[in-house]
Order: sequence, then C-alpha cells, then structure tokens
Amino acid sequence: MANVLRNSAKFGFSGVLSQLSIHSRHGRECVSPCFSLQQRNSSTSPKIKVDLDNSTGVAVLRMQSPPVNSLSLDFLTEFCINLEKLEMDKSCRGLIITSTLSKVFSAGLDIMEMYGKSPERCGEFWKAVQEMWLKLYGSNMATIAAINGSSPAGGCLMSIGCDYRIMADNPRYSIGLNETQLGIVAPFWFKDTLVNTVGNRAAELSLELGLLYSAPDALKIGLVDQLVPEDQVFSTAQDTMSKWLAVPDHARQITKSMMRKQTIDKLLSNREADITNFVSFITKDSIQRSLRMYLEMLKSRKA
Ligand code: CO8
Repeated sequence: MANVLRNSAKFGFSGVLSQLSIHSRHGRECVSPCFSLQQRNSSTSPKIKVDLDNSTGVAVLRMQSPPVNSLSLDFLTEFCINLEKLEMDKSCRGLIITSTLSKVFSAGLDIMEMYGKSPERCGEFWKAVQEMWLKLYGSNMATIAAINGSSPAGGCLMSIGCDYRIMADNPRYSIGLNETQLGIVAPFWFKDTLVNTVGNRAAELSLELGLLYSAPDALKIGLVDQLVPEDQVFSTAQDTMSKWLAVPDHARQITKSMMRKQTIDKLLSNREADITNFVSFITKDSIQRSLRMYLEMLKSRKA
C-alpha cells in the first residue's frame, strides 16, 4: 500500500491505475493480483481504513477524513485503490461502506477541488470521480452503505452506487443530489443512477429542486432502503450482508450486471466528452462565482 501511495504521488491518479490495472474476467479494470497479495487483511491510510474479515468475506471501508469526508482527488485515489484491491481478492465477497465521523457520512465532492483550479487539474479530478462511480456501481461485491450521517451530493452518489442503503433514523441527517442548490448541474450518470434508484418522477423533482431529504423522507421515496436507530446502523448492515451473501455470487453478479451495465456503458462510451463538459462548465466565471457564494454560505452558517 505504501508503495502504491508513493507511486500515486509520482505518477498521479491515472498513472497509478494504469500501472496496477489488468482486465478482469468481467472486462472491467482490476488491480493486479501481486498488489493485492501484499496486504490482504487490513490496510490503513490517512483518509480511508479497510478491514477484511476472512471468516465472513466481508470488508468494511471506513471513511475517516475530517471534517466532513469530502471527496478530494487524494481521497478518491485512495478509495479506488482500496476498491480495486478488494475486487481482486477472491476471499472478499461483500463490502460495507461507512464513516468514522459523527454526523457526516460524506459531504460529497470537495468543493475546493472545483474552485479556482486549472482546467487540467479539474479534468484529473473529474476522471477520479468517474472512476470511483464506475468501480462502485460495477462492483462484483455485494455493497451496502451504512449511512451514519448526512450524505449530500457526491456522498449520495456513493450511497446509491451501492446495492443497499441503511441510514440512521435521525431527522437531522439529510441525503440527496442537491447540485442545483450550488448552481451546478448533476451530470447524466448521476441522474441515471438516481432514476435507477427512485424512478423518473421522484428523480426529476429531486434533481430540479436540488432536494436534500431527511432520513424519513429519503425512506419514503426509496432513496434509502431501511432506517434504524443510529447505534444499530453498522450491526444492521452486517446482518443484511449475510442475507446478500446467502445468494450464490455468480447469480447475484450476473443479475447486477444485467441491471446496471447499460448505465455504466453509457458513461464508458462518453467518458472523455463528459470530462470536457465538466471542465468547460466548472471553469466558467459564473459557475465559479456560484461556488464561491456557496462556500461563503457554508462558512457563514457556522459563524
Ligand atoms: N467540500 C469542501 N469543504 C466542505 C464541504 C465540501 N463538500 N462541505 C463542508 N465543507 C467544509 C465547511 O466549509 C467547513 O469548513 P471550515 O471548518 O473551514 O469552515 C467544514 O467543512 C465543516 O463543515 P460544517 O461546519 O458545515 O459541518 P457540519 O457537520 O455542520 O455539516 C454537512 C456537515 C451537512 C456535510 C455540511 O458541511 C454541508 O452541507 N456541506 C456541503 C455539502 C454539499 O453541498 N456538497 C456538494 C458538493 S458538490 C458534489 O458533490 C457534486 C458535484 C457534481 C458536479 C457537477 C458539475 C458539472
């Protein structure tokens, strides 16, 4: 892991991935087996901690990047490397994603990665966002989001990229794709993932208004699958995972692919255009102004 993180600094995100990548049996890119053998059971990094229980085949990925687990380029790079490792490890069949922070699952994309950055840097960042979604939405593992805090925008995307969502029953926590509230627009693959989760009408309302749903409202529209008391989020995720793993892997994986492949292929065949669109949109003066106002609003809310 240390080597990979060192290489990450040396070659950048895409460089590391191409160094590590081979084509998996399902045609997606995966990390090379020799990498996954180096540290099989547990890996730590500043922003993410992964523990794999070999007796159950379930890995837990804990996001631990204060103050709000925002998805910076570094965070996304670590996330993808960890996901690749687990994907290649045959003993790993299920993944639970959760947060070590109180009150926040993930605040979504790190706004500072989109504000005042060069077009090249914005492009690199967006490629990492795409990669995170491609790896998670297309994972062969059964994936459960144990949402123990608020989960706006990119945090919501990560949650709906999983197979099942369990959220803390706390009306103060919210989840949703609130991009329009920032004056930005969720790209088509965010929209597709939301439509696949809650249906067209709910997605339309949700996206146009940039709605953040309280946990009970999120359950009502099917944005999350289950609410439980906060101290039971993780144990419920573990119990639920055993049910998912009772289904034969190959049958579950083929079914998942059948449900999601079209959505994934749409981004794969438009990846470069999507990066170009993002960069030209986010670097516009008017959008930069909206982001600055939103950042100021976040700070003033605190004061
Ligand atoms: N990025 C960077 N910094 C952030 C973010 C973020 N997403 N969210 C919060 N912060 C910062 C705050 O500014 C604050 O900084 P400081 O301590 O320096 O003042 C610090 O984190 C702590 O924040 P709060 O005090 O607000 O923490 P709370 O625990 O009170 O609240 C929340 C946590 C609910 C997560 C709250 O911080 C929040 O609502 N954050 C904003 C979430 C948001 O709107 N995210 C949207 C990001 S955009 C995205 O993910 C998709 C973009 C798609 C792009 C498409 C373009 C084409």
